[in-house]
Amino acid sequence: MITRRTVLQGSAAALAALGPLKAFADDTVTLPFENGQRPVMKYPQKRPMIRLTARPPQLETPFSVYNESVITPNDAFFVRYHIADIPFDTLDIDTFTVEIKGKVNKPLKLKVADLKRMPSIEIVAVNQCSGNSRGFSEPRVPGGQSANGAMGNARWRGVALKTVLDMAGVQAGAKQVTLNGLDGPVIEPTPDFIKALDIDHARDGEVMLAYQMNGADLPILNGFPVRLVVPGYYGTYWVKHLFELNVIDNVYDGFWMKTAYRIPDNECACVEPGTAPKTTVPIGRFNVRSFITSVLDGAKVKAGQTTLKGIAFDGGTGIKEVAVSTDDGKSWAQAKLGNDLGKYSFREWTLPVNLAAGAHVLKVRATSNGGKTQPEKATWNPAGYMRNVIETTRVTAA
Ligand SMILES: Nc1nc2c(c(=O)[nH]1)N[C@H]1C(S)=C(S)[C@@H](COP(=O)(O)O)O[C@H]1N2
Ligand SMILES: [Mo]
Repeated sequence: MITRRTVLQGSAAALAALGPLKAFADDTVTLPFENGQRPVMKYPQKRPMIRLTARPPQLETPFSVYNESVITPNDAFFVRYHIADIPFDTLDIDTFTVEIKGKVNKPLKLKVADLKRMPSIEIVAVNQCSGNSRGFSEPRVPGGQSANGAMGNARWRGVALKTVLDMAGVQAGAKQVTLNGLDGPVIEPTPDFIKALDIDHARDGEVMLAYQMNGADLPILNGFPVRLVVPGYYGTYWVKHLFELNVIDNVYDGFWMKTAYRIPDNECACVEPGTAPKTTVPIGRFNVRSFITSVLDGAKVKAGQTTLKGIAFDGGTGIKEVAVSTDDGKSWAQAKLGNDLGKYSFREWTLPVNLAAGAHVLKVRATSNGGKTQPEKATWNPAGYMRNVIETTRVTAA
């Protein structure tokens, strides 16, 4: 899959970090739902990760990583692909070009070096798959059965898509820009992975052609050498190995916009479990979520004084407050928020608590600056998107 040719052709800097060239099984884990057994595999540039599928590679971040730091390390960042035909062996940072065409005055072909000469921006932002936590859907739904590890927070550097679009000169009447990654459906029935953003969104100055993640080249499996970063929006828009942008004067109707990645057209993006929505819209921004990271569900902890820690985030208004309950939601205490790395980042929180000997049901609930909070009961939709129920962590203190 990732061959020696990749290693020879890719950028020296990115590839120097490569570990063994083949994924190998280290261990297995069992995620807390039916059929949750997964191999833990080591891929190039990655530490051992929870593997959902081999072709295409889909890797989930072990949950303990989110307790290490509020920034997710590149080697532990989750990996999601739809199509198995990923031309890893053609990813050469010196020859890779990003083409901007369609309804523009001056079509462009930019190499990574050209992008690096343009003014850059940096944003700390969460990338989360729409189907993060899908494995917990009740009733179960088809799709990748992820636990809570299909999210990550990184410091992205690149060129604002606005800068590139202004350079190309978007023509009057432009409605959207389509985004095409190098992976394509040569032998599969799955349609080519092409996404689209409204032209005003694409020109908001934050949507970014990113070439760096946490100060290093993007890992191959996270979109090397250039990917789109769409702060606050679900990962489906964050097209990897982005090589073709087409400005169009209509609303793109390809499979990945018109059919897939759509949610019920209502406030909760939900329907009665087991039913189908009447009308749908393309998925957009994240809803608000929070997690306890310092203790895992089912853990045994030392009785007495301890500090709980975790993360919270939303789709770009920022976190206003995080409340924690140690008595199954009867009473709540305000956690202290950590450093503010920006409104698109994970926000760390901490709360000292006293856990008497015995069983405790811990809960965490975030409220965003936009005034949104998390539901007590999980919402449901047929694709298992946007789960954001108040998380419950059961521990026993002794
Ligand atoms: N080229 C390409 N880009 C893609 C995809 C893909 O299948 N092909 N999947 C998208 C989806 S659904 C998600 S959740 C994110 C995941 O980003 P990551 O693999 O860097 O974590 O990539 C997005 N970009
Ligand atoms: Mo995704």
